[in-house]
Amino acid sequence: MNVVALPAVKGDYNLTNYDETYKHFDWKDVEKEFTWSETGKVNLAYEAIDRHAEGFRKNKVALYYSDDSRDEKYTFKDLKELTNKAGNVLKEYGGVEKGDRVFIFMPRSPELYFALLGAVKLGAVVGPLFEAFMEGAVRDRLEDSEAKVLVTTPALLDRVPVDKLPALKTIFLVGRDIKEDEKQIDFLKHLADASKQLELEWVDRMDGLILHYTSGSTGKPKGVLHVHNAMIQHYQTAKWVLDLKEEDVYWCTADPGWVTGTSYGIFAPWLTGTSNVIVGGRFKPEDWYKTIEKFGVTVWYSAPTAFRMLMGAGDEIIKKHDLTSLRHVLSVGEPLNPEVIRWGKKVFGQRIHDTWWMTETGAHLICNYPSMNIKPGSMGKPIPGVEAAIVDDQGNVLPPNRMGNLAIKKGWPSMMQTIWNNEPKYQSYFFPNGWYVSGDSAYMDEDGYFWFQGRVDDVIMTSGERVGPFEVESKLIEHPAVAEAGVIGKPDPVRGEIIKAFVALMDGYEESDELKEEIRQFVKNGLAAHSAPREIEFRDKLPKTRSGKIMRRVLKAWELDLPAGDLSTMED
Ligand code: 6R9
Repeated sequence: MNVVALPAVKGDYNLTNYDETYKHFDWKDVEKEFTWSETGKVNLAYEAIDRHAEGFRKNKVALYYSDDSRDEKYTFKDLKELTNKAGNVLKEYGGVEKGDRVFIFMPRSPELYFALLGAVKLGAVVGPLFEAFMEGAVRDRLEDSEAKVLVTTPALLDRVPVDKLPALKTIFLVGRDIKEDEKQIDFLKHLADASKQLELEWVDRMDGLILHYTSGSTGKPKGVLHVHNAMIQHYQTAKWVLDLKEEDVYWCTADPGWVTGTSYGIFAPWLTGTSNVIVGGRFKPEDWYKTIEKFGVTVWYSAPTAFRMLMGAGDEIIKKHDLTSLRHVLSVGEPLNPEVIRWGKKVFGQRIHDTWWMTETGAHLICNYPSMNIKPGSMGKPIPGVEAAIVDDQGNVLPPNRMGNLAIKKGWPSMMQTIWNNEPKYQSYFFPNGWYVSGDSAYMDEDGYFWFQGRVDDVIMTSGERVGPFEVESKLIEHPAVAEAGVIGKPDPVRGEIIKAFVALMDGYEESDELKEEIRQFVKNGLAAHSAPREIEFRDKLPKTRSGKIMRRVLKAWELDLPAGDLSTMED
């Protein structure tokens, strides 16, 4: 391959001189990397795809895709044409215009990525939904966002309560033998016929790009809105943290239904013109090693749960594969155990680099970048351009080695723009003095490394997926046998946490294992498999505040045999 050096941003790509770069770095300098700094015309999809297709990366492979039945590759030129075609189909048959919400609910496949970027080219706000969502979860998200268009598959259509979604005008179905009517359109048929030319919609940097619904400890999932401006940070962290270089083959294992699967599964690699591997289907250790070997993956981004599962699958399978292409391995989503780092060093010859960030932050904030001395168990240091601190409950900065709220000074480029339809919720993330409060507790050591301690709220992190206890509790009490429900995260060696539900039954129902299983299935079918409690325990009564709120901290104390703390607000 013809390797051409990338233009350099001011400062140091490898952060070998972190302290100096930290002092002098200015996000404004990164803007020069984008065509819009000269043309004034902004669209992330142009920077991620078209720009490369028009330049020296035209015939470079942008996407390697494989699953059980497909094995394909697409150059940047191919992707430009296919995303243009997708944009034309969405515009022509779905009337998609700037600002419209276009949801995509389907398993990973090349078409998912064509549709997503095609919608971005039209200036639409894209809402990617994980394929495991069931009707309740799908409905909440489409309703809240007033989605106008949905791209899905015939198999998943059952989970879309079309008649209860008045804003939803058009459904594109990706599959074979689609019967079209006024509302349902055959996506692939029209994709084949569509023009390769598309008039891109230019947007403002602060216009909406993507909506990711995520869980908090109270209320329904909230729509975190990100804007095109985030590309500045996607690009720069692709350099500093992912360390992507022209010749790399990069693989991020996350699904685009989660923020890692878009920010670092789509935007960061393609903004930097990197060859990106996407694999469909489910997790199987053997297949994962095969993927690395087959594509010669050099940079690999995954999650602690996955690494722990690979660890559990044993080192014998590893020996059957040539994994020597790997040169940089990263992790996100949960605390990365020192034990896993040691295992990574042993089997891949690589230290796994932890990264910390959230749906709300849009991109990396605190990381271990390649040139850094890793302290196993620490999330690393804030990247240049990001100011992090530990603050108390009033927003005062605490000295090193004191535990408190992990907070970030407002103003990094990929910060969420709002919470959809809920500006007060958005405002509630910030202290008046400008600190964004993450909901994580941590401390900073005397060398400026940050150490994760836990969530401040009741949010559950199970296998790297964020589950709000309230959403699960709400679903549980819809079951006719359930009178009350309280849900907590219970520590688990592989999954980080598992979901445990405490349930009080309605009069007339008998406790039994069958009933437990029935309740579990009810949540699984109503929300999503990963939201279903792995453990259910029946109790006559649950601890509540006088105002009727389930006291999850008391449930947690029961579970872990800990002191329950202040019980003054508990009802008699
Ligand atoms: C990107 C993503 C965010 C929450 C976050 C924290 C946990 C993420 C972590 C980590 C320890 C890390 N988290 N990275 N905990 N070490 N390196 O995961 O977004 O799904 O919104 O989750 O995940 O608790 O607050 P999201």
